[in-house]
Amino acid sequence: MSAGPIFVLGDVHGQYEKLANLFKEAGLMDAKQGWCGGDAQLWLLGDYFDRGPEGIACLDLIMSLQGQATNAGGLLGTLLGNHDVLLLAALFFGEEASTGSAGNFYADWLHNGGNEADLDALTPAHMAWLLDLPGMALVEGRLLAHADAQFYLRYGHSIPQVNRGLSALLQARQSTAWDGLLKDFNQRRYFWDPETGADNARTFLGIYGGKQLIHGHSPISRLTGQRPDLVQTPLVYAEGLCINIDGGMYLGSPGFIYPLGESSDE
Ligand SMILES: [Mn+2]
Repeated sequence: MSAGPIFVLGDVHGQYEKLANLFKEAGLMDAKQGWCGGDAQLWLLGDYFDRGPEGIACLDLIMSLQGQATNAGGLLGTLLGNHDVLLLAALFFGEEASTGSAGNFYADWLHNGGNEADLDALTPAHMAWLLDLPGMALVEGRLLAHADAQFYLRYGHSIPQVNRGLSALLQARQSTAWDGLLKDFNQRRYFWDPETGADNARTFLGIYGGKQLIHGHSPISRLTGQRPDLVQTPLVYAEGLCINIDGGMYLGSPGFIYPLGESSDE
């Protein structure tokens, strides 16, 4: 494990210009799109596609930096988001019936901001990369996951179990199982309720480990009522046990890369 600084970034949603700017501002990428973060770790929490214009360009940049980071002694870690599953489901299952809001996998994806240019440009290398994304990671005492949702428990009660369970589901390419996963990913705000949220977070962290959960999936402005373009800091909540880092880049936020310090209550 590298000893360098650790950064996390939430939902990118095809916002290539913002993504590249964030990497540069954080000192992780140079003007020639090379990794210059040395032994730093950067974790992206999923949802690379949809609701934005350039999902494939985002993916290409992330994949390129990933190899460079490893070569430099750093790490660019990536997790699975629901939109990454939605896009693959549109590709694999097309107009097969789903229980989603639009009734079939392709229409569900479009309904959720799917961008046909992304699907057209998707290569086997992109597909293999997406199918290999883990659902969760534990990094320096922080639990990282895409969604603020309980459903991960359905796939296992340890991080390796969840990741193996999700991987097996994705590899099997069985439409009803994928439909179930997409339905699971519609859950959100499991830790947000003022009455039950902190207890839910304590239980969740007790099972998987970590002193805090860091997640994306639910744009901060939707929870706080802030103007989306003004969201530039994470939302710490549930008695400090949860940190939402979904700035809502597709809603107008410039986004932010969040450095994980030693303290647990920024
Ligand atoms: Mn999401």
